[in-house]
Amino acid sequence: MSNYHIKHLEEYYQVYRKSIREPENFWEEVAEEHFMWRKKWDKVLSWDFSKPEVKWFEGAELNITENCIDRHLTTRGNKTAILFEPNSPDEPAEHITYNDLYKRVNKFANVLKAQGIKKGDRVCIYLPMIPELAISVLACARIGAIHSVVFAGFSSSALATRINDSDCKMVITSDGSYRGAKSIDLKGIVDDALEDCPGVNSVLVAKRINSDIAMKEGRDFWLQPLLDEASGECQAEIMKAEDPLFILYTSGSTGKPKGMVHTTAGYMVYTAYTFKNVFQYREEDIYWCTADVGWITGHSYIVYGPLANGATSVMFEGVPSYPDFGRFWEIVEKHKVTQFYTAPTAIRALAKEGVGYLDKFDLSSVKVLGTVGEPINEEAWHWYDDNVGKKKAPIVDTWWQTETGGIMITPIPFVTPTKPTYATLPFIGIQPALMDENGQEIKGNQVDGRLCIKFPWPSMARTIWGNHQRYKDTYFSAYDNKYFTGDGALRDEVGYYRITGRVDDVIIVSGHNLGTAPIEDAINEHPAVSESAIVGFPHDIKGNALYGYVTLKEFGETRDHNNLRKEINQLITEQIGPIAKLDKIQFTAGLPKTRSGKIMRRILRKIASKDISNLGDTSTLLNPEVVQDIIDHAK
Ligand code: 6R9
Repeated sequence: MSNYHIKHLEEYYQVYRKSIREPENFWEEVAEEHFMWRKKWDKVLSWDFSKPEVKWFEGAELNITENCIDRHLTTRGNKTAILFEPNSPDEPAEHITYNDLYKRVNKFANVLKAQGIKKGDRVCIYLPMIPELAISVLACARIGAIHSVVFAGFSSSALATRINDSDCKMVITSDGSYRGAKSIDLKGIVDDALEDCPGVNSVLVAKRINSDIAMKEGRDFWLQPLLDEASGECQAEIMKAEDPLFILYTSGSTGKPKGMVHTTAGYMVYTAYTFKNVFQYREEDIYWCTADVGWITGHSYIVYGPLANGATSVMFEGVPSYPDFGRFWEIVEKHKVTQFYTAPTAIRALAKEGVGYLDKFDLSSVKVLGTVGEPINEEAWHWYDDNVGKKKAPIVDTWWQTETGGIMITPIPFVTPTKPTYATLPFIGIQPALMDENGQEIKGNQVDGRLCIKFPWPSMARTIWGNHQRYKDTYFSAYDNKYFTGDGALRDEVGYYRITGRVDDVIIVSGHNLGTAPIEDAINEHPAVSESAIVGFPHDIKGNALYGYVTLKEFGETRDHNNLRKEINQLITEQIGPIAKLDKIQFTAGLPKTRSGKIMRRILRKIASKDISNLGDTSTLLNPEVVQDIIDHAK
């Protein structure tokens, strides 16, 4: 029996139970049947969460691009692998077949080699959502170079931090990018970043907007002429199962971004298996995930998961509002999209514009809808269900993280009955646990607690680049022998999970994880600022927005420092990127602190959310008087 495609609820429970009782047998069967190995493993799993150390398919050898491309050539060579939809609806879509993809990835891989990139080297990719992004990711994987994709909305200083943290030798970028009606000078951002990156020897530049940019002699190379000269055959580097495949940075609650390291075999097996089941993918489907490849969702569910299944994956360069708010639906109709996977923040933004934009288009091709990135509120869930899915396309609310590599808690469409705002049941092989404040597991249903995972799964991150201790401290120290997710969750009467949000200082704004510490650091660099604290508050479209409490060195008479507000947001934009800008800034005479000097964010969060009825006991504060003052002048 093949466990690869689950078709009804009974089968889900059956396969789930097997995956828990005999995890090694279960994953071995999946790995045996569906992938191309150069050498099979000696051992399916070894693990020790106390170190932490996890190894899947040890001893196996493979190359993930042979699984994502080569093995499809005989049966699907002329099938579209990547369907590129440009920013402008007037520019034709591009159908990149598996044959084309093979040639383009191999050429790119040869260019990397000619530039001196070898197995294990780190390559930073800073590109917009154009085919070169997916192709360069795969080209790195072809030769065993470790890709580190940095979302092309990050600022030069955020880019430099990430390049230096993992010692990237090369940056792949473009002359610029289109975003709706705007174009952005990406190469200029890279040039700024590289002022502080002595380890980068070469920059490959794809042409996208035909802008006139500066090219640094000996360092910068136009990509196309190099590709034109390169051979279309590049032997795949044979990788060990646990060789790193990529690094992807995610924000922590403190300190610099964490370079999560994902390895080869387990990541491939799990992303492929989840893709097939969570989207109930069939050979003739046209699957579209609207995420950016700069985030984990794009890595796992635009590139690797779909291609490992021989699927057609739509890659959209633009934004949902350009040329108008009907763009997503126009694309769905145009390409007859069957699975549509997006974020709650996009759904809320589109819902606000009304159904007029939807009604113009035929969305009857859609079979499955998905959401990811943050909790989806009930209203948005119903809007999506009623207007996009017409109550016929099940919504998969997929909970997972950069660290988990693949989808962890989710309905399986047509299999798991859905429930608005609930991610429902653990995926096959996933063992969640809810923990109380004393470190005990909370058993039974109708309970809530902190969400942990008790047993390894194949696509979990193995470490933080260059800092294994931090990996251990962040994820494996809060609870004994468990992976701690940083999220809170509740389990209802039938065992369905609902994710209630972060329990740490990470704030999710429009689906982007933002750590409070780096934003506060940026603000504190302003010469007039003495201290700051950032909290999230509910926002209709973004889910959360940022509220900053800022104390000034000289407070002065007036609280209306509009120029200062602009300068603070400018600093944040420069150091992190526009996504981290504050919606509200309140200048205050002081911040509420405990006697040990810790800022009481709980109180600040409540004030920002206009929920001041129950602030709890403030008498133990070092400076209780500032609380009333902050309330009186809240924004
Ligand atoms: C894939 C991705 C991870 C954090 C995660 C959680 C939140 C993601 C969610 C969700 C509620 C969902 N999150 N999916 N919350 N329901 N379906 O988003 O990875 O960018 O690392 O974010 O996002 O808080 O811990 P990443």
